[in-house]
Amino acid sequence: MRKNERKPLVTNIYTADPSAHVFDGKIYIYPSHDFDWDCPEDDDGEQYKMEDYHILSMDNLDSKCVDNGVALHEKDVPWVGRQLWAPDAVKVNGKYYLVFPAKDKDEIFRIGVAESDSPVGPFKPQENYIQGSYSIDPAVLLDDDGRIYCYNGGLWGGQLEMWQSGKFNPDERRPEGKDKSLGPLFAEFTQDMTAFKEAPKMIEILDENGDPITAGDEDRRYFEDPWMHKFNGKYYLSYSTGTTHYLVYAEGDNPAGPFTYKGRIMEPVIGWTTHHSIVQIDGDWYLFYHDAELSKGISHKRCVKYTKLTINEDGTIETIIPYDHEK
Ligand code: FUB
Repeated sequence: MRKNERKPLVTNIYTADPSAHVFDGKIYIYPSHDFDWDCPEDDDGEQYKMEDYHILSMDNLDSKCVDNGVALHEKDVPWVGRQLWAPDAVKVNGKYYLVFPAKDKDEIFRIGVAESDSPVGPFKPQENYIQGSYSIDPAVLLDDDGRIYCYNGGLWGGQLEMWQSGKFNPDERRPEGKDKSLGPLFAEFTQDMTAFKEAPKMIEILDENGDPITAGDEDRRYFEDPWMHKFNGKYYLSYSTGTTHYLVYAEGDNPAGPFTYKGRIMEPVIGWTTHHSIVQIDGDWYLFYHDAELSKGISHKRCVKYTKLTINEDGTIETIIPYDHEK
């Protein structure tokens, strides 16, 4: 095991939801910055009161992880009300784009974009959120043909259920039992990253028989935290199961799905949430994730970590047991 592996990458601030990328030969991690406060926790995520983003960087997996300071603050984004949650980033045509969710002034989660000439910011936000966007947890795939896809969505505090009618309805019933589960949203960005080409569509996740995963199948159904990686030409959608705290994955032939559930990537970590990214570095695959070890288990004070991921030749992923190295 490498010396930084499965350890908090920074300890000066609480960090979560790491989206890792290699840009120009260096590792950059785009996390949430957990607000250090004491508060009760609720299912709507009021405890996740993040106000800004700090980008982390590492020369390589063994080097010190650097906190590059404030890259974007909520007070600098005209449309934002509060709660800067899990972001991602993409490099397109030499520019770096931070793609982030936040509640607008009407308390509705939207996706925004901010631009910089540097991977660590500061990022200049667009005046308004991406029209047609809603819910949380954007993950961006720059595909091999140059098209840019956005995956996002989260249940409960992430508001995904509230859009089932096509309009925002905070009283919408949550799917349950044998109801078809909700999936993440899929949309394509324009090349200038200012708009979606079409309204987001919901991705289907199927079981081994080709039937949709049901809402009651909480070990496998989508909750939040989508990520997309490609392996041998196939698309792999990974996500968190929320209430059962697993990271799992599904395989597909098309970036918009459907995807077939394949298995578990990681068993539960300390803390309620689990959130990740998958990135290839120097030929090997790594999982970036968080837990609440640094705060001794306070679910909204998390720390980002990484560990090696084994992807077999057929694309299957070996399940990680997060603390087995401590035994
Ligand atoms: O960090 C706030 C929320 O917690 C994220 O949006 C979810 O994915 C969960 O990690």
